[in-house]
Amino acid sequence: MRPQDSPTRETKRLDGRWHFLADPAGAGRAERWFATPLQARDGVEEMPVPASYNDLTTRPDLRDHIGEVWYQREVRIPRGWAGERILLRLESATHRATVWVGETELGSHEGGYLPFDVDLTDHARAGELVRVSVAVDNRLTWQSIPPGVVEDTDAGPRQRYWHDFFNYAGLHRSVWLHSLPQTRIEDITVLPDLDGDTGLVDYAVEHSGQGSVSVQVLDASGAVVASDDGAAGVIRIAGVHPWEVGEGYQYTLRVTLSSDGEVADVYDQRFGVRTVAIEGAQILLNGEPVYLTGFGMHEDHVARGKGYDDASWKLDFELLDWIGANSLRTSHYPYAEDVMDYADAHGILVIDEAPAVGLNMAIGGGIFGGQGYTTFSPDTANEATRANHAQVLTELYQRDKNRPSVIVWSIANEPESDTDASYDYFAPLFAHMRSLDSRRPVGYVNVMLSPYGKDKLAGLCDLYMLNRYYGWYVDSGDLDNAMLHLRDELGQWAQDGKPILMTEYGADTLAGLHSLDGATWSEEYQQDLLEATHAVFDEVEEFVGEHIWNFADFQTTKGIMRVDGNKKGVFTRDRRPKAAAHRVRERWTRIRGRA
Ligand code: GCB
Repeated sequence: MRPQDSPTRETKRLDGRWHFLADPAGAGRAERWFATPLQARDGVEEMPVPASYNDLTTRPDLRDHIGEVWYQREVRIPRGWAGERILLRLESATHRATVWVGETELGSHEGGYLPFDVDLTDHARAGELVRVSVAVDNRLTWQSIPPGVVEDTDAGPRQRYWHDFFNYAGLHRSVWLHSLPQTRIEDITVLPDLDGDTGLVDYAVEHSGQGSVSVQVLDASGAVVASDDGAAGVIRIAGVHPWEVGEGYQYTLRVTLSSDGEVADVYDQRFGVRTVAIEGAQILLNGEPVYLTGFGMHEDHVARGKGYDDASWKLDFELLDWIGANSLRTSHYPYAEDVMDYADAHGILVIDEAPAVGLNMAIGGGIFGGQGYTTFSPDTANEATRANHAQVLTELYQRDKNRPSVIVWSIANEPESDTDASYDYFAPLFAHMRSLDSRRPVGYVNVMLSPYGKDKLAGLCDLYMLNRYYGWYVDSGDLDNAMLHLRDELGQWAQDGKPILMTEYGADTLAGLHSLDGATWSEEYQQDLLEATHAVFDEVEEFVGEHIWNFADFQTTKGIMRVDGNKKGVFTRDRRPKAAAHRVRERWTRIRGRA
């Protein structure tokens, strides 16, 4: 559960400037950098948290650093926390981290996009000043999610990976110190349902120690509208205000744990009352068909890279609203919890994606060029990779299970999916996701190299999510052929009668490049490609949504396929609209008006 202030819990955010030192020689652990103030060492600088460190200096060696970097700061444990459990939460340390307080190692976490806690209780006293050190490792391996490999080259080690966004690293989201009571609420699950205009809220509370649970449901104004006793039950909300697209109405489940007649713990869990279902080739929200408009996005901003900040995301959400988007995919990793909170609060539908991207050795950055490895083998993506993948799905579910915005789980983006080995790898992961959540649809995002008939994972999916680049990577510059081929392929997928969502389509577009004959890379070509593609979408009955790739231009590795990053944004990296944005806006606001 995310840290919060309540009558029994307190938080202290540790965002701001930390001491920072990269460790290219990998000496920090042996030299026990955690044991003394980092600022005494040569080369230490201040680094903001949250942020990626890569673009915040002028030094290429830091931008392209491979291995651990160290963050350190002192923090005073609030004096009122005597007798409490004291935890440190890191919302995102990319891609793995180890945490020390003073000289004591508290724990490690694998995976760069999901939160974790370490327990300081036995190593820090209320009122004391303690030194917190975090070693953050950006290396991608065959076992990490996403995968990668550090190769020895003539000029030294190089980090390779197969996803098309820069491997930003650091403490990307908030770090919290927080206190919990000794007898406490450990977990809350809320499963809402609708019966006419009555909300049925199935809840379950786990707690430590002896105690009794009572719950109240508060509406958005704070008025108590229902209550119940017991650690599990179903609460009825008469005249319920459902959570809808564009209107993220939320209730609060106030959970109180009492022990020996005293309040031991209180936690406010927000939730929305809505249903998601797939019926035939439709996605139903609250029983009504919904058509998704929006984007695959990235956590990517100038300077701070993947670091979360309220201002940048406020603008991104304003632009989504301006252009008429009702949804987004967290391509290609779980986004910050603050992003998800916004989606919950504003009725934005989210396809929540695991950070499993690049599990496909047939494609390079984007869609070209084999990689010279076999995707699934004992030496590459193997049992240990799958165990990490399953763990990531568990953590993703645990973090986002109560979010009304999340309507679909995406297990992976464009993995190899046309081989028996891919089926063997993925079938248990689909089963795992469904064992965690039997209500939300589950799918994965299919790559163009694995078309209908070749793809072996389709049978595992509740809906089809396709990335297709007709008019860009194939039939480049030839929209007539591109649309014939798109229409033909969609017709094939449609035979199965499942909902089809286009999770990526688009064209690289250099803002300011104009052309009378629709040259590729021009603003006119992006506009023409999107409009032609939309006309085909409108012919397919099984079509339930369109997510343009991408919301905004974003940074990638260097290479001949990219011009200072991927330029498929409908907005530039500094969030100015390209010409196509205005046309997309016309279409999506029209669709929104119909809904
Ligand atoms: C894809 C990938 C995405 C790339 C995009 C592209 O299929 O899913 O990560 O950025 O293509 O622009 O090539």
